[in-house]
Amino acid sequence: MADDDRKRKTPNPGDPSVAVITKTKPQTKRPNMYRVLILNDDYTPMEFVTHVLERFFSKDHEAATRIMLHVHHHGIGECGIYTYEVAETKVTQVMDFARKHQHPLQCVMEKK
Ligand code: TYC
Repeated sequence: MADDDRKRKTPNPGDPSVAVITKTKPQTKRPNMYRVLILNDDYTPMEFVTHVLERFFSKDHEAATRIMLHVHHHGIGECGIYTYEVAETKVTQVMDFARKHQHPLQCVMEKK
């Protein structure tokens, strides 16, 4: 072995006696996803809930009506599944919009 190789403090990758450990762990991680849900109440008009689903969750009129009726009959329903910050923004937008129109509509998020 050459003098400068023996004195080197860090392994020399060119040295065939040095094992190189190959990374097998994926470099990308899937983000945590959050379900955004709306809750039923006795006062918010059906048309308002349908409008919220069209406006903030990009549902067409038929899908929005279906989700609204599901919530009306079952008490709770899914508007969409998003990353944390997007879900949080949707909840805030819906709550602000409902409050502005003086409706008690509730919107929440939960980790999937
Ligand atoms: N239950 C309401 C009514 O009869 C309609 C409604 C549906 C309200 C869905 C909220 O998330 C909701 N006017």
